[in-house]
Amino acid sequence: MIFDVMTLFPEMIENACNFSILKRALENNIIKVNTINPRDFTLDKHKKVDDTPYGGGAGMVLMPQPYVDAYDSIDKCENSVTIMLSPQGEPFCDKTVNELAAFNQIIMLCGHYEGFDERIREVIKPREISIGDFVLTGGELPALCVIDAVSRKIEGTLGKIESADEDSFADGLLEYPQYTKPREFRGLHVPEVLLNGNHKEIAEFRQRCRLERTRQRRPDLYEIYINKSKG
Ligand code: 4GM
Repeated sequence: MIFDVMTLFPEMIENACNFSILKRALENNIIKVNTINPRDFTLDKHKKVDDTPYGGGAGMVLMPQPYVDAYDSIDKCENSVTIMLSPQGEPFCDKTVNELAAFNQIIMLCGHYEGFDERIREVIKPREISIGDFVLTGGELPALCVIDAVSRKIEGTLGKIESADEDSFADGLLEYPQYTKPREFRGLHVPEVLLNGNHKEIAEFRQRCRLERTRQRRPDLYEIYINKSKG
């Protein structure tokens, strides 16, 4: 999987990928992360990437020329997808992650300030994605969320111990509570059932915990799960 990230702050992407599981995936050539800076494609001596909005209003708007030229400079493989990270996008969820993981190349446009000149969307026609109903100072953190979530789904990124199959959202329920040593911590005990070695009882206990936790915290997911198991 190749990630090409168009950003005015390439170090944000490069630095954040240099830890833990993503770092290992980069070293093992399971993923590759490139950055393209639209500022390098500006044509004026001040390297200007934004300007005031026509019609007035607060803030600045990203100009089309540096973004479209930067986009055109990217080598695109046959099976590639282009996404724009913005609060106006479709909600990002596990289903989106699986869809994106099926591509060989993901090109991402990160915005800043008040957003993109609309003609960037009209020319590039990206799939527009939002990681949640809030506004950030830039699209870099959402792009990193996409890199991280998609990389986890790619064969070879996670070790056997970190397997993605058993994760929340694989079946739409939240995780059960986990415990490790010691058996007692500040007067709090590990549930007895986890110590008795009865795998069937443990599995039932965990499933009950998942259902209860999902019902309490995410009634929206609980409804979907219950309706699905009703058929
Ligand atoms: C406006 C247009 C994404 C602002 C494009 C980006 C939140 C999200 C930005 C942009 C962002 C999100 C930058 N804020 N909810 N800010 O995924 O890239």
